Amino acid sequence: MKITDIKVIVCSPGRNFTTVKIMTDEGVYGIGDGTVNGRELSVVSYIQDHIAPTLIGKDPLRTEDIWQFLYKGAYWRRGPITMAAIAAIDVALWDIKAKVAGMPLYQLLGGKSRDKVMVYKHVGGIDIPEVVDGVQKMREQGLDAIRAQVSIPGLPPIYGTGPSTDQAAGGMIKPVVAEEVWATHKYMPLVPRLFEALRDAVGWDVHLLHDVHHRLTPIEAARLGKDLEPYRLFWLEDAVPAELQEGFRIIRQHTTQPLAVGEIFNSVYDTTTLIQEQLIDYIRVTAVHAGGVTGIKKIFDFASIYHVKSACHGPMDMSPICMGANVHVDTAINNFGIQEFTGYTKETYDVFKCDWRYDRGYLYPNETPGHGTDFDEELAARYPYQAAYLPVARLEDGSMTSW
Ligand code: KDG
Ligand code: MG
Repeated sequence: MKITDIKVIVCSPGRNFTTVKIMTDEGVYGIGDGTVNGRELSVVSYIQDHIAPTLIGKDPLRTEDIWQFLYKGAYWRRGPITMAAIAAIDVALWDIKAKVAGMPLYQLLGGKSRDKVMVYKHVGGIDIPEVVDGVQKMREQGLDAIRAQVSIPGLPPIYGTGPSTDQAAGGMIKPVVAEEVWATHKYMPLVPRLFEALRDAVGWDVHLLHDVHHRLTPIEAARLGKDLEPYRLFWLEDAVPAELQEGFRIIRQHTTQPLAVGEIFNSVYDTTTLIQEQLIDYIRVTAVHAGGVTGIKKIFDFASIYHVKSACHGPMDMSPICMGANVHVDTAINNFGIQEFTGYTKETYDVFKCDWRYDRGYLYPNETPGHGTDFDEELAARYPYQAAYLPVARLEDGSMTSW
């Protein structure tokens, strides 16, 4: 079997997605996701100009060797664009392999370790009563795990804390770079009040999560973790920027609040201190940003040795192809923790046909061969790329800050 062609298509059915289609001489094709939010076109060039010409004629079933060929062979290792490009190819190759085997992808990853994949969705709100109301509604929709965010009084709503919407990760993305304002001292006392109100309203049977979006320092995160302990969160996510893995030592020394991180990580080397020193509880890498099925399997297997569970990043800026691949990995591995799932717009579901399915708080993998997402190229052509960027954050004095 040989790879005969590799196409890269960017479309915007509600938001931008970078999709790879790999064709073979036997007529079987595979689909992969290479979307990096706000940097979609750089992945196109990486694949089209630098990867595709080197893979034509290769055996698509050699997933590990092609992964190593692209990772080691490029000399320039790691980084979000490189690893998203490798991921797009890798996921498309696993799709081909599973189709050739006539099996759903999870069978090739070890078979089912569970019957269903627990997801969490997002609730945001302008104030605490709005968030409480949103969480109650989500409970009624069957969710057993819910992420809650609230706007800071006196500041305009910012990314991830704005009005309640399932589409937070897409809804606030603008064609210009929006500048948002952040104030840690106003945020810190607010969050425990939010979770106190939530526990009063929805009780203790539901998993509650919170995303800090890398906005604190380690000692601030340690304080927030302590203050949140009475409300027993499932996790505190991205408490600090994580390039400095050692920062988590400070948080861990001070709080028993479970910690999650990893949505911008792209290789196992971003995780070594965090995982080996057991400084985190959940590693949130996702197929598209961490080298595909091959990449995240390596990371989750490493994590399993240190009691760290998986939690694939899954807002709507990774395409349904990535989500489908994640669901198969989630189903197969033993150390699964949770899967983020915000859902997609109708336009996105029209372009990306999914055989895997969501039902009342849980995802189920397809039983059809492959990873279960197909791509309608003709329809995609009706949704051309649209320039769109994530916002940036500044402190009240105007200086840039992490988010
Ligand atoms: O592109 C950025 C988003 O993927 C990210 O901000 C969403 O933090 C996020 C999350 O936890 O889903
Ligand atoms: Mg996050």
